[in-house]
Amino acid sequence: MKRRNFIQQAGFLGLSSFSVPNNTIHSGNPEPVIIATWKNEGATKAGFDKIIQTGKALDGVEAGAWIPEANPEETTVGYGGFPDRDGHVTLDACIMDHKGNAGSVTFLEGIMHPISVARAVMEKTPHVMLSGEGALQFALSQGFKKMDLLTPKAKKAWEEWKIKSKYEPKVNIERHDTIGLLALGKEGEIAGACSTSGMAFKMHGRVGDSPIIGGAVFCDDEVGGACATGLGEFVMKTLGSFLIVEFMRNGMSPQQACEAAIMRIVKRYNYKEFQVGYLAINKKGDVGAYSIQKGFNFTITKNGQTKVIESASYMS
Ligand code: SD4
Repeated sequence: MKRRNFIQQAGFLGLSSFSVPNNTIHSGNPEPVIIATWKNEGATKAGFDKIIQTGKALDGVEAGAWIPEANPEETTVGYGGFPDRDGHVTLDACIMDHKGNAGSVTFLEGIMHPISVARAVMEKTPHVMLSGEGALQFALSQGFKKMDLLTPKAKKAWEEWKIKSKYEPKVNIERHDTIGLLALGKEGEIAGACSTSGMAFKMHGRVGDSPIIGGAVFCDDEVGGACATGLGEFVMKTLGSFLIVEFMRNGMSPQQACEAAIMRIVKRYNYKEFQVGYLAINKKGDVGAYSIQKGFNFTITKNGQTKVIESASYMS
């Protein structure tokens, strides 16, 4: 039933040139392609253009993340992100290339593009992860500019939240959320990235899955890549993106691997109240997506064409 619905929707979206059993998109020979969690056309278009320009998947996922990071209306990523319960906008991001290099920042304040700081950690330090004040000092040393990321809109939402101060992670907030990106470059190489301001009104100091290599993002150029969105605690407890890549290594399609990783959560935890969504891509450019709850979607740009596609889900 769920799959039939999806196929109907795919037809509606004009995807007849793709073969689409559930969310699998067979794109044939590797050619540049970029996918992002949620409805993020601006991000995948910018990322795709970048790949066409430089050829590189890594440049594409970074350029894609820049779009929501700089958008003050986007309340879950970068500038304009909702703060923690103490009023601080704290950012998590990570990036991984096809050689297995990785960089990440956690609990970073005051920098609009955490994804680029994560890339600088990867390329210019011997480390993988920098956190908090140290991450900020490093960013400033690299020429990033400090700014106030708390917009009037986010401040107002925080002040309203403080009246009840109830922490309740919401499923599918506004249907555009943490951005996870995966891309195939001109050489067929794979890169991934993730950027977020995390759960709105989280505890001060809370870090989610988004800077965790293997949690929110994992790439292995022999196999493919995966990325995550949703309640990070459950992505971390199951190391979802790493798991998906390993499932693909053992022969699963991207779609099967995303489904199997969601089942790991569903079997073990009380999954009814929260959302996790996964995306995966293999070396052929086949794409998969699956989530616990209905309402997850993703964006793909390929051949210069961009589409938003509804993900299949465990819950109907
Ligand atoms: C987090 N995974 O901080 C992020 C939030 C998210 O869709 O992805 N929301 O847990």
